[in-house]
Amino acid sequence: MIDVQCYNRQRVYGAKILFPVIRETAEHVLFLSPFVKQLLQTGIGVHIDVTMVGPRIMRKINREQRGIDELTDVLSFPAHDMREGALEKPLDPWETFAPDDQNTLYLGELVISPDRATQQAEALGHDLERELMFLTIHGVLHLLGYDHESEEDAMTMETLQRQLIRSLEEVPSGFVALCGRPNVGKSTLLNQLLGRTLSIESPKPQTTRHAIRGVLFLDDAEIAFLDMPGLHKPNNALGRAMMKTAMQSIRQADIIALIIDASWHPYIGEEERRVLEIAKEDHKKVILLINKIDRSPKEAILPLIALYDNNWKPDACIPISAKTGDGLNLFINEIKCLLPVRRRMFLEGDETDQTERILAAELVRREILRQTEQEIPYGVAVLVRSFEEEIDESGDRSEILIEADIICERASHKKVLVGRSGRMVRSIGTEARKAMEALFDAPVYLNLFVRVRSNWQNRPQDLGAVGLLPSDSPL
Ligand SMILES: Nc1nc2c(ncn2[C@@H]2O[C@H](COP(=O)(O)OP(=O)(O)OP(=O)(O)O)[C@@H](O)[C@H]2O)c(=O)[nH]1
Ligand SMILES: [Mg+2]
Repeated sequence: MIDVQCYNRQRVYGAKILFPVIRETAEHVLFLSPFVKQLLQTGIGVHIDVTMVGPRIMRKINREQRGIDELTDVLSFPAHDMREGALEKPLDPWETFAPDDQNTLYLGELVISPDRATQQAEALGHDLERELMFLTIHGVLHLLGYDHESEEDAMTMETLQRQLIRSLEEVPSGFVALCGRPNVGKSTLLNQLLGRTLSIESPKPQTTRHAIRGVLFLDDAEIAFLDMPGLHKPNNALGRAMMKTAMQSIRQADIIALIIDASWHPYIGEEERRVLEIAKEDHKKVILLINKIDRSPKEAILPLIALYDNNWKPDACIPISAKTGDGLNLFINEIKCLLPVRRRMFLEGDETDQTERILAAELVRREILRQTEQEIPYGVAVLVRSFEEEIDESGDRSEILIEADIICERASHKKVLVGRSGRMVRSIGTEARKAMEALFDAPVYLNLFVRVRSNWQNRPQDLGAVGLLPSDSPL
């Protein structure tokens, strides 16, 4: 929970004018902070106090706390040492939480002068509400460890302030789940929409194993796409975890984009039916995407559309090619019409939940999918054990050192994965490294180890270790 407590210690401006705008703005800024999001996901709330004071008191606080004998607009008193949205050092439990509330982190206090805000609003030619929004954003950013001491820091803070002001406008904004059976092209579509590789794609089914978020920031909309494992009947713990992940993403979405293959016979399968039932139960919008039209005759598409339209009446049916990008503008325009209009939910830069560490593991797995056959890729997981960056004098990344384990089911699989004189693992490493260098824009040194861990796909602790157990919290 995000708790913003407002106190009024002056008499000129009423709480009814001041509190709603300050509270809503502060809540919004905290909600968008990746640090706060992470806390909320682990069940920890945050709390800040905001106090309005008259000009005399404001000047006194400014004099006593900063040695500046002048009236100022906003003062911030952070409770923790933070730098650019992250804690400088891990939290000590006794200093972190209020004694009566172990689940809430106190972030500090803002003091605001409504008199000074009014003067500034008049000078700048906008209303008091806008000025209060700006001051609250500025103050909360200070609590989160942003400042304007150096020119570089000031630029970072200004950019964030501009983005945050923009994010207060209401636009079509929300989550779109890309769902469907394995191999229909969900990951290819996500990558095409975002213009970069966030999710590995391959001709082999059941490539994607976890949920992947990619946010498209547009001037007039914000669309968070969710890629997920393909819907299938699971036959082990890994499969069940994958299906749980997929269902969580579907339940979280505002719009369900159900993807089918243009080459399929006109028949609604069990997986598709299940998704459409959930959409109906939860009153979600549905867009049917008929993918891979680049390789199917146009006549094949119409019976598919007619079948779904007659039986389930989706909000839209759009033929697309995730590969060539055909039809994607139509898809985006349709999403804009169907999404609720509300404040943005992400900050530019917070495009994905995929860390470079996860992407590195996935790029190794993609090579295994490409270079090995039969059951081997399905019995493999990749765990990045260390990911270290070297930084040069100018602060740029000069190289990345990565160590990863390829975990397989059997000794016979290990033999194939290592190959004669280590040829296979070297080839996997070379191709994965090239892809990482292109993606991370830095030289990469990659060390791969092949290890056997029989039956890992059925052991919850092993699934957890390779990041494949779905969490119970929303994405
Ligand atoms: N010709 C053609 N191929 C496509 C298109 N979209 C995806 N593919 C191919 O279909 C295969 C599967 O694509 P993915 O994006 O990995 O499919 P997915 O739905 O994410 O599959 P899972 O992760 O296994 O559930 C790949 O070989 C893609 O290149 C398309 O529009 N046209
Ligand atoms: Mg996929």
